[in-house]
Amino acid sequence: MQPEQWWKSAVVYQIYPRSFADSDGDGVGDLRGVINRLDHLERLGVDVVWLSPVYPSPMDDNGYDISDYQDIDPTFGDLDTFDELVAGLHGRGIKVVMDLVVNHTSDEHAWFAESRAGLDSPRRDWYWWRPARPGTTPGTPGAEPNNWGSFFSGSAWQYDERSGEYYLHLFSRKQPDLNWENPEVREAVYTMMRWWLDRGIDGFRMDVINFISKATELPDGEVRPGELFGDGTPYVFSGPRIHEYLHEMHQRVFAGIDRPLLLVGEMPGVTVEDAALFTDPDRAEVDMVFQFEHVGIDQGDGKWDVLPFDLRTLKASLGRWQRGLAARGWNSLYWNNHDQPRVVSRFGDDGEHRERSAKMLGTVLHLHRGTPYIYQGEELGMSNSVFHDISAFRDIEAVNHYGHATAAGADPEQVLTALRTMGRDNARTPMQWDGTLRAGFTTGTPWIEVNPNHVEVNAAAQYDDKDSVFTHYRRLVDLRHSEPAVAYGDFTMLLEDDPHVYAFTRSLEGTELLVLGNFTGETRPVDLPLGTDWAGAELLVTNLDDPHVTGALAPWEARVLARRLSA
Ligand code: TEU
Repeated sequence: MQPEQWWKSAVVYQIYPRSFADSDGDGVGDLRGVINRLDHLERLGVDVVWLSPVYPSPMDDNGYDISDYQDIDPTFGDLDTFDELVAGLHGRGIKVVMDLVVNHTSDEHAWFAESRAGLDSPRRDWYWWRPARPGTTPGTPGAEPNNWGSFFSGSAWQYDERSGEYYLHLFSRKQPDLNWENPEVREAVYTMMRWWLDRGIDGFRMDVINFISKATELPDGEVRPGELFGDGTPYVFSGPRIHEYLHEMHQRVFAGIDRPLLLVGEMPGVTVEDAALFTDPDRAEVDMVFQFEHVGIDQGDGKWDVLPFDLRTLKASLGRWQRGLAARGWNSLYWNNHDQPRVVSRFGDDGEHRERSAKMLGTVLHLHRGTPYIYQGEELGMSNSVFHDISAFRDIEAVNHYGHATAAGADPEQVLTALRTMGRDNARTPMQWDGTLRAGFTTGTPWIEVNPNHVEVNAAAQYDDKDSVFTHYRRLVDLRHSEPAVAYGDFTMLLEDDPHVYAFTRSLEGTELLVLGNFTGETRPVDLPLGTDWAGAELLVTNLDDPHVTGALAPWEARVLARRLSA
């Protein structure tokens, strides 16, 4: 039998450097700030840090618009500080994974400047340039080469007066898409990736990596009722050459490196079937995907159409992914990242039961099969913040959506309600280190307001409290390291139709774990033979201060039972 891959028993911690810790008082987090907080990561026990982008950037999308791939933005520090951070993490046994944003660059990247210089520029073909739609006047509404909308509102095309052509940008107009059809583009990216690996990093989290192969004819997309633009995603998500590109990248960049690496493909819209191919070790593409199905279950027609949460839909989705990748392939497990609202506000209770529901959510997630990701602040039970009006939002997605939706006649209050519920800024408020004025994040004015609940919800108050959310997450991380059934066991979903209780088993050889989570604020009976089959089982994890193992679950209770069958 093959030895198990190291990342199956690992836990990843995501740092969004802008909001983690500010060492110089300019109100923006930086690398020195991270270095000063390494003890936090060591205490939590995580194995890997994924660092969101720290490269030079005009910060139109907070660094996901890169203007130089081989340097550090002065806001965050410099390459020497970066090396010091890597050494500090490695010294604590923690690996470092960089964010690789190569579906697009910034429009301020030298490659794009050259590409834009003229129709005969040697780098013209490095991006997606197209003439206006035949029979239209370039630069006028409706003359765009196709009808695709951008993820950040408006058309996905930007008119360039100099050449009279348009360039494609699936995200902001300052994020032009790279043309991966051009082998020179691919080669330049691979060279850059090798440069970072030579510097000592341990892998990449690859931003929207399943967008890099597009249907080259770029056909119009379907226009849904009430929409101004067409949906280009069928021509972009996991396009015709995606497997070829990822395998090529693997061969050109990772093959021959014999230290352990982590390769994570962020893939909006990826299907289970495709994920099984992307992560099949024999195909040598990526180690695991970051998929979005379970964070779309409370969204209807687009992310701002907020639907009520239904636990059965969540179970159906995660259960399908567990089954689909059981034999081959691997998944990332997450509730939160820098693009998602805080899970305790979304699927839990951020009021009376904040702590208990945060621990329940962590328990249910971390006991699945897959590699768990903890997003900064999740381990403290941080919740969505307060945004009084549109001026409190910073995210380009939120600001653009507000502008476009209200201009089209939407009620501003309703738009704000959707932004407060689903907006990405919820994840980006400063990390809550302590209860002081700026939560210990900065001595200056933070670039985005601190959540007022930091007075209560903060790291300093939780470290030595045996019942804190932080201590609970520590236990969950330990458990993945120490209990092989958590890392490698089979998964079986139970009670699929129960709207209140999440239940499943994990089993490996003689060990069976039963995981139960109450997703409501009421006591709920559990429709399983707990009194017979599970009588006398060991209580491995609980989120109750004074646990009583009964046939019912207390509000937001989480329970993990273990039974060991003797051979
Ligand atoms: O996000 C990919 C993505 O498609 C979504 O998560 C998106 O950010 C959002 O949900 C739109 O509604 C990645 C990064 O994680 C995100 O921060 C970047 O803005 C985006 O790519 C572009 O680089």
